[in-house]
Amino acid sequence: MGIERTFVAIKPDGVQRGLIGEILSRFERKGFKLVALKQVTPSRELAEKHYGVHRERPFFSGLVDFITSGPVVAMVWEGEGVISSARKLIGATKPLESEPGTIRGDLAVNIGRNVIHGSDGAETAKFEISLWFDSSEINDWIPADLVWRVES
Ligand code: DAT
Ligand code: MG
Repeated sequence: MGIERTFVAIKPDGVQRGLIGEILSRFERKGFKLVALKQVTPSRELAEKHYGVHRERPFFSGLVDFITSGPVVAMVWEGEGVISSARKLIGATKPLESEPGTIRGDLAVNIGRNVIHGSDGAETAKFEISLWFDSSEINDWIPADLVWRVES
């Protein structure tokens, strides 16, 4: 498994509930590298593209209303296997079924207020990163403690 990038977003409920630091720290402590971060209130157009695969689902308009209702913290995280690992850190979509220890398992109850989004695969990650970020907003950098993060 190579070095990957994934898109993660703290949804408006996570921002409103003061969970930004808690969530960022879980990804940092795991050992992933933050390469882009911004706070943005998404337009309807952006939200509808982001959740385009769910367009026909009954919850679609409520989902778009919710995600556009206030600031979201949008991020790109980089690391080995980060796409599937981020999904594990996040936990199952239904927070009551998410394992304790996961972000949703520890911090959420409601499926429509499940605090965080993470890309579900390589293609989705590529699509979502380019949807939310201009390439100039993504930073390539080398952690000073890199030698302690990887096997030699
Ligand atoms: P995930 O966010 O785990 O990738 P998903 O892609 O299936 O889940 O759905 C996107 C979001 O839509 C999810 O985080 C919350 C909302 N959602 C999904 N299923 C729902 C449902 N049955 N009722 C209400 N909201 C739902
Ligand atoms: Mg999804």
